[in-house]
Amino acid sequence: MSSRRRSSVLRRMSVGSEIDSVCLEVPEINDSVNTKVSVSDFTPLKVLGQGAYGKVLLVKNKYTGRLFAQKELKKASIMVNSKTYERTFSERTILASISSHQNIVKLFYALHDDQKLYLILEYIPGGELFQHLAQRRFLDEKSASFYVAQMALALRHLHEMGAVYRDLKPENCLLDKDGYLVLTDFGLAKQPLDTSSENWCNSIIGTPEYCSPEVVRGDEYGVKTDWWSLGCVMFDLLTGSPPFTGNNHKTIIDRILKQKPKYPFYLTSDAKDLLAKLLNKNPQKRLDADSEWSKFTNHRFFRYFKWQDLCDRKVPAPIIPTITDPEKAENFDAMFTSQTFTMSEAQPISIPASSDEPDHFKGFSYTASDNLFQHYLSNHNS
Ligand code: ISQ
Repeated sequence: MSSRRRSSVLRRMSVGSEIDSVCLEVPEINDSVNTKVSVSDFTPLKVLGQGAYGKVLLVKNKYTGRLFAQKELKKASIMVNSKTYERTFSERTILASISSHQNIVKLFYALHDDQKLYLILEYIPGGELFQHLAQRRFLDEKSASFYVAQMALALRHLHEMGAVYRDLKPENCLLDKDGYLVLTDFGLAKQPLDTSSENWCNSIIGTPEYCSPEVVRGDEYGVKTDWWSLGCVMFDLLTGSPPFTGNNHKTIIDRILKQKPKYPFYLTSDAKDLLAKLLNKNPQKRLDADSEWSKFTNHRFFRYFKWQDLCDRKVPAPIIPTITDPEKAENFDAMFTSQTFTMSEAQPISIPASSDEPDHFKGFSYTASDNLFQHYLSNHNS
């Protein structure tokens, strides 16, 4: 069994998201007329994970039978902390603005009632990439390149949309039914206030192991921080742990700032070369895969496949998750999936937010476009 230290994305996810009316007019698949959607339309089947602010549930639409992941956030917990409040908006805003990318989780609805916010997301049934890796410690270069490439495609798309992910880490990578990678958890992603400036955010949040030097220093940072994190996750995939580790945050941060990464002898020169380009402590000198996309994609580390084939899902995935029945959520931690629901959880009664209270969550409501639903229907469960 591997010594990999893995904590579930779902266990320590930073929750975020929302809605501003309980019932929304939405175009439902197969429906010729608009249908009102509310939280009570979704039957909870399993707990997929738990975070500080709420849970992620596998839910089933009572009318269409479709499965979704429902991320819940308690309004009270969100309101205690202005950062959490911002992140909550951020996740909803970013996910809503990404209409469709195969490596980014899709948001279908954002809803709320008096107590909670709910993000109704695409259900990714294959579980965490790193849960699968726990059984094999580290990956060969060909397999690692398959996942690194898809993370890069997702990051590039986000950057093109004007967002920085800021929180790339293994726990945020799930596998879909074909074994392709999907990025989740956009609670820490940030949209620029001023898209004309390259660097615009400056706060340290998240697990330090995958954080760039500029982020841990509290300097301004931009999209290049994500390319550093990609280097850290790539290192982790290839060796079994991130490049800068330690028993406490201070040690880790110290090493991120000062230590040269130590490359194990078994890494190929191609892997070491790309890692060195991504793990440059100086963001100015670091490979900018956005502006140097062809230099990045043509790197020999990615010689095992054609990028177009990857986008067309023609490259065989190294790990195909076993899914006998998507409703069983068998690729998620039994510590969560074995939990049972209380009556009120199993049959939730959604009480609309009181009109007397200040509406801090106004503008949270969201319904995906018809196209997104159609696409999802033709490719997924139910
Ligand atoms: C989608 N499917 C399964 C689990 C998830 C966890 C968080 C966000 C989206 C998810």
